[in-house]
Amino acid sequence: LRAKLAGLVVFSGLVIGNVSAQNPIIRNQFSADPSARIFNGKVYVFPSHDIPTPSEKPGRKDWFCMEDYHVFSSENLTDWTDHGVIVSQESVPWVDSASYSMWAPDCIERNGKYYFYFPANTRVVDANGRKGFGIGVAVAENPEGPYLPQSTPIEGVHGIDPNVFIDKDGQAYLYWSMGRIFVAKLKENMLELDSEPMAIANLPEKGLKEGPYLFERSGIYYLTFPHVENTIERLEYATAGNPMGPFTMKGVIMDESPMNCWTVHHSVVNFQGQWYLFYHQNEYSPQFDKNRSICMDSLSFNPDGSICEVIPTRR
Ligand code: FUB
Repeated sequence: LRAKLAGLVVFSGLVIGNVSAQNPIIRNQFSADPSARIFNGKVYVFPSHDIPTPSEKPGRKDWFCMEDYHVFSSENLTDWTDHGVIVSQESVPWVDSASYSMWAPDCIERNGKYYFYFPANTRVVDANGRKGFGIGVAVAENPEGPYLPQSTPIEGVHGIDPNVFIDKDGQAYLYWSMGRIFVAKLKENMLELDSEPMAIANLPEKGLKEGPYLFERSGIYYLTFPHVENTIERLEYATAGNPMGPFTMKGVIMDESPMNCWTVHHSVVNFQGQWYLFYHQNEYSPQFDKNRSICMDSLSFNPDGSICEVIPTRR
């Protein structure tokens, strides 16, 4: 692992206990958009599940193609267990199952229940006359499931890449993207909005911003997101004193993918006192960057709270 630490380049093996992790960390299938969470002392990763496009899928064959979600867990960040499919497009009443659009998900625990948020193309027109990406929720008693999908997507949300954050005072927030990054408060039930969606201001004006992931460290709220102005996304971040901003742009977390994968959806988690960045690249599919594989690296902070740039570790 190499991390740029206050101008120095630091080399170290990614060693956790007596074991070394290697990238990509999931090797039995393509996986992308990893949302890592700590539940019951274990790391759980909720990724998208990229598949080669089946011939029966209408529309573009060279685009993202996902029909279900798996969840993976690990006690040591090296040995990963695949708990199998937790939600599939056929199991969600509102999803257009011809669209193979089960894109980047997230999951969070509240009062002993696990809320799994996922975007997908809707079958029906919403209350505002819109068809397209909605964000749904499936609820479980355990991180591995079984997850029960709600019968409709969250009202008032049109977009992709859900991310949920619960602040110290118990208020939950939903972030998502649709060209820009939006935020709204969630009700205590975690299933409905409790405020109007607000586009987050002061982020770079040009280019696509997506895949938001919000975390808090020492009273600083970090809004991290992939941003693309030309062809390849890079991970950037802004900080604020509260979850809805106002945010101030701070800089880059990770620059271009080593494999020219144009997306770099990610998450940040603290496990046993160490921060980690989960992300994806296309190491196992260099010719087609819609078949991705998830990776991780450790993440460090400078004394002023700024994030040390991460150089992705290969293999
Ligand atoms: O995985 C499909 C889309 O690619 C995600 O929703 C974006 O964040 C990008 O990673």
